[in-house]
Amino acid sequence: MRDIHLIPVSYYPSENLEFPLITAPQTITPNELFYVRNHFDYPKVDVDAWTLSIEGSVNRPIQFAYQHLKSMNTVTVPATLECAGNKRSLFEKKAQGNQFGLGAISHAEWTGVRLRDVLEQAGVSPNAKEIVFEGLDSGQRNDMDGRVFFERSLPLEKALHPDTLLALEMNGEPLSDKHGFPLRLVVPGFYAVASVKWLHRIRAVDQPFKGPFQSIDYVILNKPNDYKHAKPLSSVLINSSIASPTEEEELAVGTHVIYGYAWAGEQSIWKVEVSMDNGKHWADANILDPDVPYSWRRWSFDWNADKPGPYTIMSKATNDRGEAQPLKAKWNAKGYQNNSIHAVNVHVIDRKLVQNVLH
Ligand SMILES: Nc1nc2c(c(=O)[nH]1)N[C@H]1C(S)=C(S)[C@@H](COP(=O)(O)O)O[C@H]1N2
Ligand SMILES: [Mo]
Repeated sequence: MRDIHLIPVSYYPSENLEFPLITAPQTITPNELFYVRNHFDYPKVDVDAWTLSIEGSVNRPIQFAYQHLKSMNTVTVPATLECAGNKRSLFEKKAQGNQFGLGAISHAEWTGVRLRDVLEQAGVSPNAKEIVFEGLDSGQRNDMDGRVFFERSLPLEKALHPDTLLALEMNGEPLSDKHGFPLRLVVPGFYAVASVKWLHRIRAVDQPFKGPFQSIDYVILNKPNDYKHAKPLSSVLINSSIASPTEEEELAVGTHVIYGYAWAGEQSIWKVEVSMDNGKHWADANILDPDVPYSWRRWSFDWNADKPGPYTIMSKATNDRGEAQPLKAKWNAKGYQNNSIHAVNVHVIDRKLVQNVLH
């Protein structure tokens, strides 16, 4: 048996762990290999004292106990979660923040109550513009005084979408502490920052929410500190990654299976192409997984590497609107949504030739 573990990116106070993409175990990421992304230390949660409260611009503020939510109608939605900082380390010009490689992404089946059902019980007022979600985790930020909670907002339309869930379970098991027990929001198709963990308060607001994780972080800044022109992140961009081979790997002359993942946020994957010659020629990869909304798809390509030498292998996905990954994603100060065509440099070695020289 091989040993498979999460890959640490930062340790304290906030633990951040990547999914080992190279192991490509299956479409669904096993819970113990699902990437972990935190901004603060883990909160302490007492589920018996915990409630979910719905407040703000609503007609009937309400609180739900854990057992109450569990007794409501549930649905299961598969969704790939990708951190907006996934592949930050692949930008040529470096950007500040955790230097995530390929593994700030994973896929699970989420079971929970539709957010819409809970909001309907509270009766969102017609003036409400956004819904704000607060996690139980808090801590200090370098750019602010005092204690800050992890809070994010959603436009009303996405909040009321039938696939937006208050998730109680992940792959058929109650949420683990690291992934937000007892309750997390899951916003399929949006960058995973929207999917607030350890959720305990929801409030409807009449003005655009300006919390730091909404207006300082998780915005596209074309110039550092240009917050006037900041654009918030929403839907995940068309993207793909080569899980194997890896950068600077040596491969023997012969046939190799190139494999990886492609995903398209709220859209669907139309095709995945690969190139073995730095983008001069492209061929269709085989897509291994069916087309399921919000779900990544594994792909593979059998490469007959018959000539020794250096090669640049690339993968490029295109969505059902015809939008393809760009050769170079636009650099931005916070290093988000890197969806550049993935390029991996490898060396094909004639092992026989090497042995002939030696013996
Ligand atoms: N309460 C809370 N929710 C959170 C975060 C957090 O730090 N605190 N991080 C967000 C970010 S940036 C990501 S990418 C996902 C990661 O979810 P995971 O740890 O279950 O993979 O959770 C989101 N929800
Ligand atoms: Mo993230």
